[in-house]
Amino acid sequence: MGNASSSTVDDLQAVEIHHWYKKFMIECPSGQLTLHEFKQFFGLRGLSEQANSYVEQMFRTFDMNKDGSIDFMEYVAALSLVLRGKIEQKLRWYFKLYDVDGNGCIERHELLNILKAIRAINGCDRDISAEDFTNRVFEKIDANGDGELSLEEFVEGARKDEEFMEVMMRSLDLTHIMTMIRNRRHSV
Ligand SMILES: [Ca+2]
Ligand SMILES: [Ca+2]
Ligand SMILES: [Ca+2]
Repeated sequence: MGNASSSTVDDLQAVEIHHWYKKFMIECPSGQLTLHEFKQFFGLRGLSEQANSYVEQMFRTFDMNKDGSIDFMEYVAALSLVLRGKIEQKLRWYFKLYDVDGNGCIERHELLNILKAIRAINGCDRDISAEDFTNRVFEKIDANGDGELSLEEFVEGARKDEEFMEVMMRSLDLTHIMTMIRNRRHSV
């Protein structure tokens, strides 16, 4: 106790988990979040086709046992990884998220689609187009130049390239969700 000033998202308290649990059970009394509920949960409606497929990919990444729904354990595992996992763990997570067809590497079109989806959801404050940004990333981190990013290239590259890292971190930025949960808590 007594260290309240440092209670940021990176030290996730039991009380926080409890509130997520409440939120989860309110939105999802069955305890199993389907894709449809997942979108509602995160307030994602009226998305473009691209943003939609990104959200679906995120859903599949959360659904670790692949049974088509997210239970509370999967939800907490995902959130705590995103909010306070080690860089290496996070990067592996992002890799899985970005490798949409699951073939073990990220192709150019996979990265491009993801970047477009992120922009559609989060907005974009950059001058550079998603296409140019993708090309730049591949120039920098596709070490063997085969047009695909292996897990190794991805992890190494992201560590070296701050700009790319920042874009990725933002792609799973759950700050607005935390805010939503906090607001709900205060209004109860
Ligand atoms: Ca599941
Ligand atoms: Ca792939
Ligand atoms: Ca490569």
